[in-house]
Amino acid sequence: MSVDLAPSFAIVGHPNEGKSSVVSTLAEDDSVRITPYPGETVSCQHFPVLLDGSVVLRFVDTPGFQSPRATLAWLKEHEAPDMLSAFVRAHEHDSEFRGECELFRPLIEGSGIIFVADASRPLRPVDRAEIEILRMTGIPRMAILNNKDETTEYLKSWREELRKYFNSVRVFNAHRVTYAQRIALLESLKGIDQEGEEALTRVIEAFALDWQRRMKLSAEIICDLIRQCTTCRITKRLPDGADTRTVLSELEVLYRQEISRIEREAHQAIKKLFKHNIFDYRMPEQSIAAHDLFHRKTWRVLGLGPLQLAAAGAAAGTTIGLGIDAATAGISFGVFALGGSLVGAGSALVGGKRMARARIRGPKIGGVQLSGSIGGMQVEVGPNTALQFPYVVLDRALIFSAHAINWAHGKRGGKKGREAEVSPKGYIASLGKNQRDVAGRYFHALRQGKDDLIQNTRRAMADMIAEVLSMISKGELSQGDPSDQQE
Ligand SMILES: Nc1nc2c(ncn2[C@@H]2O[C@H](COP(=O)(O)OP(=O)(O)O)[C@@H](O)[C@H]2O)c(=O)[nH]1
Ligand SMILES: [Mg+2]
Repeated sequence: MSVDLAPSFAIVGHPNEGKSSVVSTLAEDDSVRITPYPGETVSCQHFPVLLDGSVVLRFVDTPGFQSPRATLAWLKEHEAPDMLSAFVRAHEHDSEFRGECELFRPLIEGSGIIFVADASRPLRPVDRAEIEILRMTGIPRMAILNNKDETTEYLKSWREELRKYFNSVRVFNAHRVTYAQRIALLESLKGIDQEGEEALTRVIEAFALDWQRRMKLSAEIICDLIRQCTTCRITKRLPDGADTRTVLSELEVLYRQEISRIEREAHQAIKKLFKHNIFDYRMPEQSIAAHDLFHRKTWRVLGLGPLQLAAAGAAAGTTIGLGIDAATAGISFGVFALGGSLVGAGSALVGGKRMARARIRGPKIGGVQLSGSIGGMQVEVGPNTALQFPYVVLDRALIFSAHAINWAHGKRGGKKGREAEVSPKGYIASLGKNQRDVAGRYFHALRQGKDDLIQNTRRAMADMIAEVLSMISKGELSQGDPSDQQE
């Protein structure tokens, strides 16, 4: 173990098998250099894992073996307790053994061994040489089979062979691994090394607490996001002689931008909590379910223009009288657009009071009365009072969070700005009735705008979201499979 008593593990193996990807994922550090070209890493890189500012665990990424067979031959001739140091002294300036010299340094300093091999190809003689070297060191060691292309054909023979030489063998896909699998891997690291067991137990406990903390903070962020979205409004004084229609459509654009900004900021905050820097994932702006109740296209099909849309939209929340059940039943919230359609749904033009009342009474009035230019009038877009709106915001936040939670840090090369792949049903469809009721009460409180009611319902809402995120992180909840266990 290293000086500060934090357990340390060196990640060794053949170049290009996924060592750096494993380190990146285990350390939740997406700054680890990962390249498709073997042999680019020439020196060790240290990746401390910090919790509350102190190092609790260290991973050392190594360049990998370079000349394993020659190295093995040398070690066999010089077998002794300090053979690794002797090897480094003898080969320090020999470029043929640069990889081995680098790789042995952390082992000499007390790191445990994590051997990474790509099990999607058969075991070769060169692998056997590497395995034999590691066995000879006598250092506690675990083998990770990183199935790069997910072929399982060779997995069994790899496993059987490695079992003979390693204290523990685990399959771990650096690109797909979840939080639960990461913890399981740490658990088995505990088993390979009695000395580090206690420290690792503390690390795992601290990780579990930290993970819960992230779920809770994400839940708070999502509660705030929904509050901000459902109360967002953009107001502008209508200048003399201005065309209301033009001003309104400008405001609609601003409103939509504002909602997007609020959403983006919340999602970024969640992304940061899960330590993602290069992860770039965007929710689709537009709905693919073109016939959702408030979708702009639907309105267009009905022959309604933006003004009628605003007026009807403002009325919709109150007069159409969708119940919570109707709002949640089978509607594809996850793919609901946050933009256009829903803006329309909640837009309200508030003029002089007389105007506002007159307009809101019936959709017909919209186009007619507001077409003239009226001095001193206020134009306002929002808040969006559609019952579905907060569900949409919640669902999009859950879909985004699920990706931030389950995206392995070692995974690279995704296209920039990937759009979310969302199932037609988001997570809302998978929630139980109790969970939906909790959400419904919070949303109702937000609509009422009463602070005490909001306070009273928010706690349960945040707890519910944290629980849902936790289920997502354990793979117990996925998009669109109704669980309804709580009913
Ligand atoms: N598809 C897939 N590719 C992987 C996986 N692990 C590593 N790779 C890719 O394999 C290449 C080498 O990975 P890297 O971690 O740099 O290997 P290293 O040389 O052993 O450190 C990179 O292009 C990785 O993106 C995996 O689990 N799945
Ligand atoms: Mg590497």
